[in-house]
Amino acid sequence: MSARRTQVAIIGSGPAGLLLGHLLKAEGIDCIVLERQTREHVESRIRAGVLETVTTDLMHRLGLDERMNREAMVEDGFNLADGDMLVRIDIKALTGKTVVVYGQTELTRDLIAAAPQRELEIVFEAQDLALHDVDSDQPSVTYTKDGVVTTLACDLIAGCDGFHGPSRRAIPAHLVREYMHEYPFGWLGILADVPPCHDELIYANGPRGFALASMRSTTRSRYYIQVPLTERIEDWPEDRLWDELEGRFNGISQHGVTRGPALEMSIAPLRSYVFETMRHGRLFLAGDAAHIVPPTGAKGLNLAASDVHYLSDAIIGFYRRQDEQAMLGYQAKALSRIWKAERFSWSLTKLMHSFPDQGPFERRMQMAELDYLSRSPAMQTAIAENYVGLPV
Ligand code: FAS
Ligand code: PHB
Repeated sequence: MSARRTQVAIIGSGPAGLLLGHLLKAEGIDCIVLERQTREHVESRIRAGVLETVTTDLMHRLGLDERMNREAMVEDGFNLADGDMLVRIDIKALTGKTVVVYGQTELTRDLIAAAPQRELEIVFEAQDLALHDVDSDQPSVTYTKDGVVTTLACDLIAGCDGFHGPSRRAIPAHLVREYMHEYPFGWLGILADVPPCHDELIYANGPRGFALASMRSTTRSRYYIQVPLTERIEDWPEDRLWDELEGRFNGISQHGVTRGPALEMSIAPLRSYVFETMRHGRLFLAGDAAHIVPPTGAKGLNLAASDVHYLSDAIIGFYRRQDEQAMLGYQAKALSRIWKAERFSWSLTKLMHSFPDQGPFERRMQMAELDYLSRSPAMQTAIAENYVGLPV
């Protein structure tokens, strides 16, 4: 057994936990990040691709945006397609803001690489983690590392442990308010070192459902297609997927689809989920631990960043000014932005996907909405201001 103490115990070294750890250490607040997986596993995850300014601003504030500024692709717009009709949403002209394409994988690597310089301790392979006395003023976290059980006493616990982590379970069930909506399809994704088919993202709906053409650089592409929940990776040899992507994008994209060997292929389910009890006693939830959005709106990672923006402000106020009010106000402030992002992601998912139970009428509604969007600056502005991220 070993015993340690810190001010803030952060569970999880995804974007939420890492951004929070850096922000607190930058203010001289002692914290330790506890991560179940190996560093190699964390740094190999392929997930989000589009960053809002809420995320890039935090990296800039931390002085960690040098590689991102050098390698990221700045996007002034993105495209919605219905069959062969391409509707460009000029986010820069409509909102004055842009988004950047910079993989979550790279963001995570930058944050981990910079941890030693910030003296931010990340304990990888912290197993059997448990939270204790979260509703007291002496909470703690226990975990096992290299066979040694450690009790980490702390003032506060930040549950940044994603959708499958233990933090939500530390909150008494009678206090929990949660909302779940699951979609009747998943996204099959492929990452390949081939040039993108278009200079901007294309979200396409069509008779065979949804497809997304994204990228990581001018030489690395990321594609997704909607697949039934019954599908497995084994059902999709690479050529079958490239055939499908060519059929979806060759008629509407600038460069056409280039095939190449997959660096990664995976199927992810889609759900909308909000766990409203984001604070209980000295435990605070941030990121996927508290909410999930379908990736259609490119909001997941960026919502984790806005949660951390609010939570770090509250914790800094607690230690700098003994201000408990900001901590008490965290949940309401975070939920206001979360629910608006949930709405946008849900509505864009409904517009751009083929639902198993939808009939000809619902399909015509989707086509009519995209036709209206193609002619309405007001609707394009509404889409654009949500896509670049509502103000924090
Ligand atoms: P994360 O899940 O990233 O991190 C949680 C961390 O906690 C993990 O490292 C985990 O290992 C750790 N942890 C869990 N249990 C633990 C325990 N018991 N002890 C210690 N550590 C523990 N978002 C987009 O915007 N666009 C996308 O295209 C997109 N694609 C996605 C694809 C997949 C397959 C998934 C799962 C998510 C995707 N997301 C996407 C959403 C994703 O990017 C999340 O929003 C983002 O990772 C949220 O970051 P965190 O809240 O830090 O959670
Ligand atoms: C990605 O590039 O992985 C990506 C981009 C935009 C999305 C979802 C995923 O909405």
